[in-house]
Amino acid sequence: MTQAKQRCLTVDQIGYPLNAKKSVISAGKSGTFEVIHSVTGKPVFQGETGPLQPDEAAGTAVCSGDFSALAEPGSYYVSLGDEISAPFVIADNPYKELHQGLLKAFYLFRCGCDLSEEYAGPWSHAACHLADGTVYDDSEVKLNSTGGWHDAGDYGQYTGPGAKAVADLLLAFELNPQAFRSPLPIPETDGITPDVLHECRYELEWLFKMQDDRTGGAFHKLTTKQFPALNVMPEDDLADLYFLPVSATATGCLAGVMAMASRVYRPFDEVFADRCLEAAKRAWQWLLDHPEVPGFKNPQDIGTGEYGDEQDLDERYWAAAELFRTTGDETYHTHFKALAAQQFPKYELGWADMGGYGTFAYLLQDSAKGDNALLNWLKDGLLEEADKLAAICTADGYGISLTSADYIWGSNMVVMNRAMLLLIAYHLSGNDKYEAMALDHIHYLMGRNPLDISYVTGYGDRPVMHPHHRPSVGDSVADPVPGLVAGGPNRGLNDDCMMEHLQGKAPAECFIDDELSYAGNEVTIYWNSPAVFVVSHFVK
Ligand code: 9MR
Repeated sequence: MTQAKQRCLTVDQIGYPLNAKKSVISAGKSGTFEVIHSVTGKPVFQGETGPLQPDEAAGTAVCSGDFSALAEPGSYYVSLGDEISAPFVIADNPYKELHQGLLKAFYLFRCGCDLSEEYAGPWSHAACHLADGTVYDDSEVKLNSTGGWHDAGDYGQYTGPGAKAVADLLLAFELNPQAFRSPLPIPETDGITPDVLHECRYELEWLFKMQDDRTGGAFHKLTTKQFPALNVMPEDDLADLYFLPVSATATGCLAGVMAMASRVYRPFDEVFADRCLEAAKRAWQWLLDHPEVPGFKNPQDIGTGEYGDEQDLDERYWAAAELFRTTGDETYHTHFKALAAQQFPKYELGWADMGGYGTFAYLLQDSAKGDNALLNWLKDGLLEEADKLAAICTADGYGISLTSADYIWGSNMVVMNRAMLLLIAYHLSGNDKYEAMALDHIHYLMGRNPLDISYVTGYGDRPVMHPHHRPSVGDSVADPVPGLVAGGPNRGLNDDCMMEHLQGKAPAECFIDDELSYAGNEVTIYWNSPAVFVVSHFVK
């Protein structure tokens, strides 16, 4: 557990793009600040902070100091009285390395293959989880289960969350291909297909295995019965694996992500694209054949993540949207229109609420497709959401779109999902206020937050060091596996470690960098993936 003194002056510990808005946020102190050049030690900019304003989420009064006018590349820190900030850079392309690191993390999450030293450095380890899995409700049936990414700090693999992660990465690639030009590298790097597609294919190949060949439905998850101890390396986790029963939410997610993949991979690999489309269509047929399905519940003897979700309309809506966008087939359009008329969140991007992906798929397709009235309605709704978020950003001391109530388990996913929505709103409207606000969300993630911490392992002056992540705990390397996004502050204090150390803290301070804090300091693929999306927008 790290208990460094919090600095009151916080900045993005990576830095700021040359021509972007730049500001330092100060908790409890206002006045004249200086930006100091790290090498010369000389002040290069002087300014006044705004007045201190109470910030409910941070539990203190904060103000900001603008130094946007400083547009000279270099390495700096800020001082105010006897306080100094973390160092940071001002650069033309400051997030390139961070972006590579966030994406490389998926390779480091891989299951079922050796992570060699060549690609994983000191975090290499032997292949894990190689045995066949047993179908939970038909124990005679054993199936190949290898591949894919571990979900999180545990070694479970879950269809819906995996689909969300792939969807974010493919969307990032569709909208910001320029950010994915450099090799990561990973073993498949070939200089032809971008590495992001190689990496997603690793998960997609596993997702095929999650489709029950007998019915086309998707198993909800593949896990052992209970979580292994926190220091168990993946290759030592040898308990039996089970394919847990098919669910409608998992099947909708599988149909959505496979239809999307079919579109994105077609220019690179037609055979693979056809396989994806076939899987998507079979999953869709399962959904049509099962219009009313109860949500997934863990059987009594299973203690791994449940990812329960009673509402499957949003996953069906996403699947219909992607199938329509990819095939142009009016049948899917008809289904999409009928689903769009139903009540469920249409702008959310969480593992439980996948409606936002359906809305994005419909809005981002070629303009000739789609129903004008529906397109306008969905776009107006999206911009309304973006404006609601923008209003929260304006009122928030740290410039992000979370209210106090939003600091929940995985709040950093909320932070990144909302920045994603702002960026899609920017893409569709051209309003650059949304883009600037999305960038503020990166600044928060990378250190400009009430705890002065970078929530990404290995990046920033004071990053998370003790994530609840089995390989980081179980290996003999001092540094955690890099590029992982921690869950973030959680006012629910849902674990004993948080309960013991964080009573009475303000919402945005309900975080402790301790490996035991699974409800705040765990890492997951679907917290990394929206971060890749958001950062990719700002990478040249
Ligand atoms: O990310 C999930 C979070 O939204 C839920 O509140 C929480 C409790 O149900 O579960 C989280 O998911 C965990 C999953 O169940 C198992 N793998 C680790 C996930 C992150 O903590």
